Amino acid sequence: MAHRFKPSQTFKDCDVTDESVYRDRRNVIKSLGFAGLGALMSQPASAFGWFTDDEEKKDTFRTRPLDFSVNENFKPDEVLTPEAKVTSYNNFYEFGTDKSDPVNNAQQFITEPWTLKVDGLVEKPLTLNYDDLFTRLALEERIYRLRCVEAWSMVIPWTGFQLSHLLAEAKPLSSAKYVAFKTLYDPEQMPGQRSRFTGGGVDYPYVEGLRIDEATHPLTMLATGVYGKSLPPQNGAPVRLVVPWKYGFKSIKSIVSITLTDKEPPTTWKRLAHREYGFYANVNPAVDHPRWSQASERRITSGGLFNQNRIPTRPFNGYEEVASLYAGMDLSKFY
Ligand SMILES: Nc1nc2c(c(=O)[nH]1)N[C@H]1C(S)=C(S)[C@@H](COP(=O)(O)O)O[C@H]1N2
Ligand SMILES: [Mo]
Repeated sequence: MAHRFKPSQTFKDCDVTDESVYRDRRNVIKSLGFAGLGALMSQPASAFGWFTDDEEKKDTFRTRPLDFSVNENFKPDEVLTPEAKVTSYNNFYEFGTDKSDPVNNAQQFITEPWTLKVDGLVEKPLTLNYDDLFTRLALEERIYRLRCVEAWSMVIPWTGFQLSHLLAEAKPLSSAKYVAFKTLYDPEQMPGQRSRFTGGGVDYPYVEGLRIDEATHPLTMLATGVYGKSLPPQNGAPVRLVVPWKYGFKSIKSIVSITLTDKEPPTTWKRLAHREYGFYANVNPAVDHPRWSQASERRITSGGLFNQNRIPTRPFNGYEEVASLYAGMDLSKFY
């Protein structure tokens, strides 16, 4: 099986295997058709377990295979983060503040039915139901790097559509300057929303925002799937934002509303600690977090927690085509 790699880095055999497994599996999926999918998808991913090879994955949520095309423009020459890690090492404070909490606590999360509203300063407000999320716009797969503010990163195959395509349907008014996003508020289902102690001090619902030119940039996606299947709850089912040049916390999960506004919307992490987290949150190795350096990152591939590659962080997470959005802005001030 051919594999791609970055000449400046060396990878263990198992890294190559992870990617090959995904690519192989996609071919198998194609040849098996729908009937064989259930069996294939329910295979425990524990072969790539996070800490040990035999750890049982508590991932019982039923995802569904998606129909999509692969966007060849977003296939970086980098090793994919194994699916088991993408779906078991998460930040989703609504389900707890430990990285392992979301996979453990979110498996009963109800995503169907779902309602996503697009409203505010638009000509045509929209209401999408669960099926609309998968059928209204053609789905494509893009492999994006995700760089968490905590200085770890992953390389993830997302399935979804460009946010700009959805916004175009709603016809934003010229007065719309920002886009505000909101996660579901449902303390019955989300234990983190029940108290300040369980939810990391966040004032729920989790909210995020982008400037409209960021929101309509072709890189900005709404993802409904990962690794070729609908999202599991821990990754933000049924629909989450992916903004690859910004720190991971901008990629808000389980979105129920997208509202066009004329004012900079509040964002969860800025509200919690404005000296540490700004509205822009562009990945920037030159601007340290007050408590740690952002110059490098731990790339999560195969192997145990202490066996990961430390690599330099790139401006805008390597998506330098967005630099023109910030021309003339002091990015140490607008962090
Ligand atoms: N609603 C909500 N969205 C969220 C978060 C959260 O706690 N709640 N965490 C963010 C953070 S800090 C990161 S790094 C990414 C992680 O996405 P992943 O678990 O799919 O890798 O989700 C982001 N979206
Ligand atoms: Mo994060």
